Amino acid sequence: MITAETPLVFDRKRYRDDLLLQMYTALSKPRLIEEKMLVLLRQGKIAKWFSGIGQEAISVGVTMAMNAEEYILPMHRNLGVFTTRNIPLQRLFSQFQGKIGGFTNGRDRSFHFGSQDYKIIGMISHLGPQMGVADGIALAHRLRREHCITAVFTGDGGASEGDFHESINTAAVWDLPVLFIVENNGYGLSTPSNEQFRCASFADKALGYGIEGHSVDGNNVLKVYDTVRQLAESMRQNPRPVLLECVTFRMRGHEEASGIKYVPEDLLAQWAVKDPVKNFERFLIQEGVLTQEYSDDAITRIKQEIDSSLQ
Ligand SMILES: Cc1ncc(C[n+]2csc(CCOP(=O)(O)OP(=O)(O)O)c2C)c(N)n1
Repeated sequence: MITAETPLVFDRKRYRDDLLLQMYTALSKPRLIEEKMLVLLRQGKIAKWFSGIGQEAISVGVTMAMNAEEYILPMHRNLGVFTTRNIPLQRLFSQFQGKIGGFTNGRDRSFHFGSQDYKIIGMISHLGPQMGVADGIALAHRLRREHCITAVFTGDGGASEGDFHESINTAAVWDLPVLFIVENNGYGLSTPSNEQFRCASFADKALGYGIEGHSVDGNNVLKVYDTVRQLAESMRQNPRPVLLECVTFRMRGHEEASGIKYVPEDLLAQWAVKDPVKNFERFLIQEGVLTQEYSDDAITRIKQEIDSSLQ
C-alpha cells in the first residue's frame, strides 16, 4: 500500500534526457499557473478555483503517455491534462474568467469544459457519469477497428457512485480499452478515505470485475508515465479495460472557498515532503540532466507565457 511514508524513488529506465526535460517543463507549467490563479482569486479576477497542487504528476504523466488523437476525460483537478495537450493559455484563462473567448462562451468558469480539437471531453459535474462516456468512446473505437485507448479520471469520492460499477463492469464484459484512473487523494470534499471505502487499494477492486488493476505513487511522474505508456501500448493491441489507482494527496481545500481545516496538519506536512514537482526537479539535478540555468530559463519562459496570455 502506498502512503505518505512511501519514499519517492525515480527510475529513469532508458528514457532520454530530452524527454525528462520535457516532462520537467510540463510538470512545472500547471504548478505555476495554479500559483497565479490563487493570486487572481484574491484579486477577484477569477471567482473560484479547484486546486490540483500536489497532484500534477498524474495529469502530466498520463497525458504525455497517450497519443494526441486519444481521448482524455479529466476532472476538476486535472489542469495538467489541458496544459500538456498544449491548449493556448489565452483560451484557458478566458474560460476561467468566464469570457467569450473560452470554451463555453462564458457559461462556466471552472473545469466543466472540453475541446474536440484537443480530444478532451469536459467533466460531467456529477462525476461518475463521465466514466460511462469513456465506455462509449472506447466502443466507437472498437467498432471502427481503431487501435486507441481512452483515459478517464475519477476521484476516490467519485468512485463511490454507482456509475463507477456500471461503467467498469460494462467495459469488462465488452473488452473496452478504457483506462480508469482513480486519483486517490485522501479526501472526497471533507470525507476522509476511511469513511469512503474499505479496500486497501483501488487496484483490489479490479479483481471483482475480472480486470487488471495497478496502484502507483501518483506523486512520481516517471512512474505514472512509464506505467501508462506500457499499459496503453498493450491495451491498443489487446483491447481491455484497466483500473489504475494513483495515490496522492489533496494539498488544498476541495475548492478555495471551503478551506482545509478538517485535514490534520501533520498529514499535510508529510505529503508536502513528497511534492511531485520539487522532488522530480531534485532528481533531475542529481542525475546531471537538469542544470540551474536550464530550470531558471524554463520557469522564466512559462511565467512570461502566463503573464502575456493573461494580458
Ligand atoms: C452527485 C454530486 N455530488 C456532489 C458533487 C459536488 N462535488 C464535486 S467534486 C466533489 C468531491 C469529489 O471527491 P473525489 O472524487 O474524491 O475527488 P477530489 O475532489 O478529492 O479530487 C463533490 C462532493 C457533485 N458535483 N456531484
